[in-house]
Amino acid sequence: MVPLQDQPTASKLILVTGGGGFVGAAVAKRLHAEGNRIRVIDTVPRPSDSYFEYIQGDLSDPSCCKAVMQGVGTILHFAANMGGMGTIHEGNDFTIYRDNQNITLNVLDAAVRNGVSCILFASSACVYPDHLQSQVEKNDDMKLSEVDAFDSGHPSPQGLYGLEKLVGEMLLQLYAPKFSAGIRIARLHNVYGPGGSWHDGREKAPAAFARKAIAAKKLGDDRAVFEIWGDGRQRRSFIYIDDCVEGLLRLLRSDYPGPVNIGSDRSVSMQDLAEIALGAVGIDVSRTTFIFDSKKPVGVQARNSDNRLVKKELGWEPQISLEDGMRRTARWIDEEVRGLLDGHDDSDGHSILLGLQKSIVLDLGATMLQFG
Ligand code: GKE
Repeated sequence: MVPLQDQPTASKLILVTGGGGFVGAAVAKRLHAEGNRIRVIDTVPRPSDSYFEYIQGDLSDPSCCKAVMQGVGTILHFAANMGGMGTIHEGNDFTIYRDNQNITLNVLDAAVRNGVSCILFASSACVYPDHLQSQVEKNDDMKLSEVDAFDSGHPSPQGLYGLEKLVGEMLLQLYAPKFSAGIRIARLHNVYGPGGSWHDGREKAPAAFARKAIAAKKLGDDRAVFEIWGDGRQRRSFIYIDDCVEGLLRLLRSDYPGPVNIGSDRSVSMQDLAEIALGAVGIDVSRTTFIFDSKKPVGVQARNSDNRLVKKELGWEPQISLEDGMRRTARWIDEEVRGLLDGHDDSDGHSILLGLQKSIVLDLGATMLQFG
């Protein structure tokens, strides 16, 4: 495997769209640490720990795309309006589709006009058909392989979020000949770890569960209460951020176009995940009361990643166990909670912890929490 900086694609600048977000920021930091020249574009303000060129701008504006594309050799395209099931449920579908389709079309247009040599697109496991992920019993360990996206001849991705990702893949494949060093398509399964959303309504289950467990621990009641959306039988696999970054860079350094799964092939139920989260903070599961909220969005019933192709093409597989990854995530969120509690008196602190433990009513995009 030729190191990225020795490859023709990296002779010029590497643009990371969405590089102020979770996966994008982790990839940008890793590439920068390896000596690559990085430019990040994101709508969020520059994070304090980013030491490379950072532009705060909106890629749904074509002139912004054109400006950030100057001198770029390689693009890693992560920018998207996305999040966990609290975000991508059908209530937000059209906004999400419109936002993300605009961004991807603008980025692709500007990339082709500026002679960018390579583009990696962060697609999603949400491209896979609902009917392959609909029953826990049938799909108990259903591993989705890349060809399943067009199972039974027609795509039926998860909502408009999944449809936009599938359209993005097909746009890249259509334009592949315009990129001298080719395209790369990664289908990310549920990614978690320090640095991800954990309480702004965009969080996915791992961070949400770690947050709930930590709040329960800090509340110190002798019996913890833990809320799970749905019936707890839904199954998912979860990939730790460091494993995800490694998989993405192997894909970028390879000459394999994808699509390829970047995910874990160990599926667990949400009840299992809750117990792992509680164990990560030392709460006795036998003394925990679980509350199941059937009104919350649950998405597919069962999803897992078939990693045979990614192992064959990239020699990659996840290294960090879910238990270890959840301990690291819980440690990070615990620090974040301490920051949130700083300066609040006990009663305020108690209401903050109760809010973090149960579902939190949030104004998406705002930083203030209103507690439900
Ligand atoms: N977010 C969240 N918060 N999910 C919960 C909670 C909670 O407090 N309690 C239970 N769940 C359940 C959800 O109802 C769902 O059934 C399961 O956990 C996983 O939800 P998730 O982590 O929010 O997101 P999904 O895996 O369903 O979907 C995500 O898949 C990724 C790719 O695999 C998408 O939201 C995207 O983030 C992404 O495409």
